[in-house]
Amino acid sequence: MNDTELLVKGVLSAEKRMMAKALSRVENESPDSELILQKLFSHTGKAHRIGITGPPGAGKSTLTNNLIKVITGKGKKVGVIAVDPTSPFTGGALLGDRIRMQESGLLENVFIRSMATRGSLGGLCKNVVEACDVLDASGMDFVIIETVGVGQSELDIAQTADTVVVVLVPESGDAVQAMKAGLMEIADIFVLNKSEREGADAVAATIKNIIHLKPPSEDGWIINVLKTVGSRNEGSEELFQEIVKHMEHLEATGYLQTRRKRHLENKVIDMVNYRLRVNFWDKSRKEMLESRLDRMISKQEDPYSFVESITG
Ligand SMILES: Nc1nc2c(ncn2[C@@H]2O[C@H](COP(=O)(O)OP(=O)(O)O)[C@@H](O)[C@H]2O)c(=O)[nH]1
Ligand SMILES: [Mg+2]
Repeated sequence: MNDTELLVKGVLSAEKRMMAKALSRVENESPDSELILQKLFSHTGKAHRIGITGPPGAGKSTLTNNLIKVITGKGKKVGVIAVDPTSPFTGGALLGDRIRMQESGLLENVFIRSMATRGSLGGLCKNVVEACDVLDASGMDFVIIETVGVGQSELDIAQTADTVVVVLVPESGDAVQAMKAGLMEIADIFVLNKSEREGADAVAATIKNIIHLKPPSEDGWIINVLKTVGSRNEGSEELFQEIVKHMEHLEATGYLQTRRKRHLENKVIDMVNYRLRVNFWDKSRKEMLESRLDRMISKQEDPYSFVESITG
């Protein structure tokens, strides 16, 4: 058995060391990563993928930890991909999450992995989705993906999650911000965390009002607003039950298939875009572009003719 086959076998039998290795290959876009994913593909689709997103500090990691406890308490296996934002100042991933998550990482039926968003070609989405595929293939019952809801990443999460949980806090303007950031569009469940704080009921009511203004979702799911106090582990079981209820709804209505088909479509398009970009912008083409920019700036040449000549 060669190295790749051993890795695949290791992942399929849920050997944590092998899973970690496979995830590194995927994250680093190693030469054999596509072959690994190709061999794992037929084993994916069994895990319930839960996306958890929301503003920084809302309590996503805390709730993730709580969910891990609930899930493992039921004897089920859970994998977590925590996508840390890369600090623009240090380029390093935030450490807090890793440390807190490691506490749970010691648990038997849990596998936790932090990934940095590095904004490589193909973006965050491709690697994160692939990482979920690895955990899924390893036989996890649930895969939780935690992303920070700023910028584009929270929308990417909707490209692989079966259930998207949007976490907000009672701070003023949070619900409005969420609406602006497009979180309203992707939420299947809203969580108002830190709901021990003043004004929680009013914010929950605001979110409910906003939900009512939306056209009803085509699959007939009613979006709920749950109140939690993550730091006291309150509302975690209810959140888990709501997540399960959403999955059962998707299954019963046939929309799970619809959703996953759309995810697959996006994934294939991403893969093609990625390949085209990586293969297209090789050194010589980059140099060619660079060498022509001055001519374009001075209007001796137009970009349209250049694009035509380079792609035609
Ligand atoms: N007061 C209060 N603090 C909380 C609650 N849930 C989490 N926290 C705290 O909020 C901070 C940010 O939580 P974290 O889970 O790291 O947020 P994330 O950035 O969304 O992952 C931590 O100090 C938590 O202990 C809560 O329900 N109430
Ligand atoms: Mg976090």
